[in-house]
Amino acid sequence: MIKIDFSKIEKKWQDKWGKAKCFNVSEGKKKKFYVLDMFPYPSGEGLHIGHAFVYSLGDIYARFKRMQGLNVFYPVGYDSLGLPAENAAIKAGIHPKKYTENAIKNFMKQQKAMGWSYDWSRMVKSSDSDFYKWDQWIFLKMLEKGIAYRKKAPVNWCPKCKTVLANEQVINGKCWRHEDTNIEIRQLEQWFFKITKYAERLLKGLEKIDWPERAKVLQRNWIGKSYGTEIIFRVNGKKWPIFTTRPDTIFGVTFMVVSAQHLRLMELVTDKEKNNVENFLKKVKSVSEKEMEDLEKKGAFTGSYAINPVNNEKIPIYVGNFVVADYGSGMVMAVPAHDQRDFEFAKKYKIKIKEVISRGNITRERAYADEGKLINSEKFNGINSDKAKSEITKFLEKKKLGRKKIEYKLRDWLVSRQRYWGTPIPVIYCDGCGIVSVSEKDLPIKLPEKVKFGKGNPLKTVESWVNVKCPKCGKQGRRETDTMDTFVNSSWYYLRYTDSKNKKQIFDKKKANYWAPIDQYIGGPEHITMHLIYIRFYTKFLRDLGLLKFDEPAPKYFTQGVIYGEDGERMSKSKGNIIEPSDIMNKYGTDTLRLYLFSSSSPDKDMEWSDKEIHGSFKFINRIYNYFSNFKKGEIDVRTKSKLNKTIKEVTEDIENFRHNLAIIKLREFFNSIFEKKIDKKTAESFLKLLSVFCPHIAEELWQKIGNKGFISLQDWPKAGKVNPMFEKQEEMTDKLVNDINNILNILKDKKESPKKVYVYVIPNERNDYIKEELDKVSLDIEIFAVNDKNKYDPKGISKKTKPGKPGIYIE
Ligand code: ANZ
Ligand code: ZN
Ligand code: ZN
Repeated sequence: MIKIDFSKIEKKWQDKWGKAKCFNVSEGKKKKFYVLDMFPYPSGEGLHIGHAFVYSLGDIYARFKRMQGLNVFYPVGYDSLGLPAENAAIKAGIHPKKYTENAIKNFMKQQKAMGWSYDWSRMVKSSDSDFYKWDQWIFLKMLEKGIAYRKKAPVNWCPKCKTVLANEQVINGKCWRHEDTNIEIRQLEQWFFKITKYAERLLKGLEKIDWPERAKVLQRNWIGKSYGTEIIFRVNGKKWPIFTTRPDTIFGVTFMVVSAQHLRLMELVTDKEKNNVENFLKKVKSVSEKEMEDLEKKGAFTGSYAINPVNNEKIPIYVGNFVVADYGSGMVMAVPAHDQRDFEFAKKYKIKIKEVISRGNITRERAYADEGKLINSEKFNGINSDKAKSEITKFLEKKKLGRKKIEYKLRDWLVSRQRYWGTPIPVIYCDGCGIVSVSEKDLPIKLPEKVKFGKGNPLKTVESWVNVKCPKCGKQGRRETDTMDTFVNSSWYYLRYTDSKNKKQIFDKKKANYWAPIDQYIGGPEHITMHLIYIRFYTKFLRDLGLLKFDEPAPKYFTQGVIYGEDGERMSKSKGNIIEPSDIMNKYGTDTLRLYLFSSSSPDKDMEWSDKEIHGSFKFINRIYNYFSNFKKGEIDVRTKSKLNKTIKEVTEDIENFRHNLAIIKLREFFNSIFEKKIDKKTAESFLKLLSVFCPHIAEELWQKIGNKGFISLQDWPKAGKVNPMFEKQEEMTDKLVNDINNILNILKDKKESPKKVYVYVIPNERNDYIKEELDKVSLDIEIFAVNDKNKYDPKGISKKTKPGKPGIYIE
C-alpha cells in the first residue's frame, strides 16, 4: 500500500473551501435549512473526542442538506463567558479575556482541521460587548414587561463557586460544577426571570415538536404540573394557605408542617418554643427535593396552631426539614395516615394518625397513599376520592376558604451571579430612586478589564466603574455588580447568527424569520433541563415582543450518545483512556476519524472506542483512494446499476434519520461489489458524493482525480433510479445461502472434520450466473444443481430420506 499524505489533502481542501467561501450563505428565494450544533464552550483544553463526534454530526447533516439543494445555514460561534473561564484564568494567572481569546484561537484551528462546513462569516463570541449588549437589551425589555424582577428568597449558594446558582444547576443537592460540594441555602436578594409565567406554554409547546420522547418527558417533569386545591388555614386570625393534591384527605389532617426556610416562619414561633426551633434550624441542611424524600424527617413544634376550615379543629404546626420553601406556599397540611413523609414524621413525634380513606383489609405499617372510599369525614363519608376532591373543593370555595389551583415545579430562573466573567446587569441603584434601568443608548455596559480577583465579586473592586450618576436624578448611584448567568447567551445566540454584525438592532426581523427556527438542532442530553428550557423561554419572550413569527426555537432536536473508552469506562484523565482527536487525525487523517465515529453504532447510542475498528475504517479509505485515483472508466452492468440505485435510496434515508452506521455499511457493500470491476463515470461520481458527507476531503480530491472541476461539496445529491427487484431477490437468497454454507463449514471445522466438496441444490430458476459467481468465492469446491436436473448427483452416504429431491446443501 502506498502511503497517502492525507494531511496534505485535507489542508488543501480546507484552504480551498475557505478561499472560495463555499459555505457562506445569504438570504434568498431558495428554501432554507438551519442546522445547528449547541453553542461551543471554548475550553482551554481544546477539542475532545465528544466534540469531534457531535459537531461532525452537524456537519454531515449540513453537507447532506446542502447537496440536496437547500440553502443551508450552518453557523458557529463561542459561548465564551462563564465561570469555568474565570476559574481557569485565576488558576493559570491570566485574565479571563486573554484566556478566552487563546482558547477560541486554539478551538478554531481544530474545528477547521475537522473539515466542518461552517459559515465562518457569521461567527459570534458572547464575550464581545457587541454580543452581550443585546443580553442587556433583552434584560431591559424583561424588566419593562415585569419578567425580570428582584426578590429576596432562599437561594442556592455554592461555597466553591462563591455565587448563587439556578435550581437547574443544583444536582441532588450538589453544585453542577462541584460534585462534592453541598449547596447551602441563603436568604439573598437576587434577580430572577419569571419563566414560570411561561410554564403552560413551555408544556404545550412540547406537543408539537419532534424531539426524542425522553427529552420531552424530562422537560415535562421539570415543569411538573400538578392539579390541586389551595386551602386556607387560619393561624391567630391570619390566613395561611396551603397547596394539596389530596383535598379528599382534609379530615385526616393532624398537624401542619412549615418549611425551615419559610420567610414568615418566625411569625409562627412562640416565645416558649423559640429556643427549640432555633436549635433545630441550626441542624437543617439544605437538600434537593429528591433527597427530601429519603431524608430522615425532622422538625420542631412552633407553639402555634392552625384551624382546619372543614371542622374547626385546632392543629399543631411544626417546622420541618421536608417541606420546600418555594413550592406551593411552603407549608403543608399533614395527613400521616395517607402520606408516607407525614407518617414518618408523626411516628417520630408521636402525633395522632387518623385514617380517612378506607384501606379495605390491607394492614401495613405504612401510610396508605392510594385513593379510595372516604371514612371519618362527616358528610363526605362513603364518597370516592375523585368525587370527594371536587366536592370538598366546592364546599371550601363556597366558604371562600379554598379554590382549585395548578402548581408547577418550575421555579423562576435565578439569573444573577456574584462573578466577573458574565454580562453586567444594566441597572443602577440610587438611594432616592431605587432601581433605575440604564438607558438603551448607554448600552453596552462593558466589563471593566482592570479588576482584582480572589476576594468576592471582582467587579466590586473597581470603584470608578461602580460609582456612577443616577440616570434619573443625577445624584450619586452605584452599578449593579452582579452579572448574568452564562445561560442567557445560549438562549438567543441562534438568532444573532442570522444577523451577527447588526449594530443597530439585536437582529433584523426579516433575516431572523427567514433563517430561524432551527430545522435540526443537535446536542447532548445534559442540556435538556437547562439550556433547552431557557432557549424555549427566550424564544417565546422575543416572540411576545413581536420580533419572531415562531415560538419554538428548535422543532427538531437530536441528542447524541456518549463515547466510552476502549475499557468501557467513561473517558477521564485519571483512567488514562482519553482519546485525543488530534492524535487520531495525525495517525489516520480526519476523514478516517469522521468515518469511524459513525461506523460502529447508531449516533444516538453510546459507543465504545475501538482501535481495531478505526484501523478498519482507515483501510477502507485507503482502498477507496486507490481505486478512484487509478480510475479507468468502463461500462456499468445492469446489476451494479440497480445496486447503485438501491444504495442511493437507502443511504439517503439513513442519513436523513441519523442511522449513519447503516449508511456506512451500505457504502461499504457497494464499494465491495465494484472493487474488482470497472464502472462508468456517473456511478463513480454518485458513490463519491454519498461518501463526501462523511469523508469530505478525500471525496473532493477524488472528484478532481476522476476528472471534475469545482467542489463535490457543492454538487447535487444523487437521485436514485430504478431498482430491479429480481436482482434484489437473487442477492438476498445468495447471501443467505453463502451464510448457511459458511456456518456448516465452521461447525465441521470445530468438529475437526475436513469436508471436500459442497453440493448445492436450488430450484431451477435460481441457478444463474450470479449465484455461481458468488459461490465461487467460498473457499471450498462447490457444485450447484437444480432439483430437477437429469444428472442429479446422488452422493453416497446420504440416506434415502435426505436424498436431494428438494433444495438444500450437501457436504461430502
Ligand atoms: C395533603 C396530602 C395528603 C398530600 C396525602 C399528599 C398526600 P405534588 O404537587 O405532586 O408534588 N406539598 C405541598 N407543598 C409542599 C412543599 N412546599 N414541600 C413539600 N411537599 C409539599 O404534590 C403535592 C403534595 O405535596 C401536596 O398534597 C402536599 O401534601 C405536598 F395523602 O397535601 B399533600
Ligand atoms: Zn460550585
Ligand atoms: Zn436617582
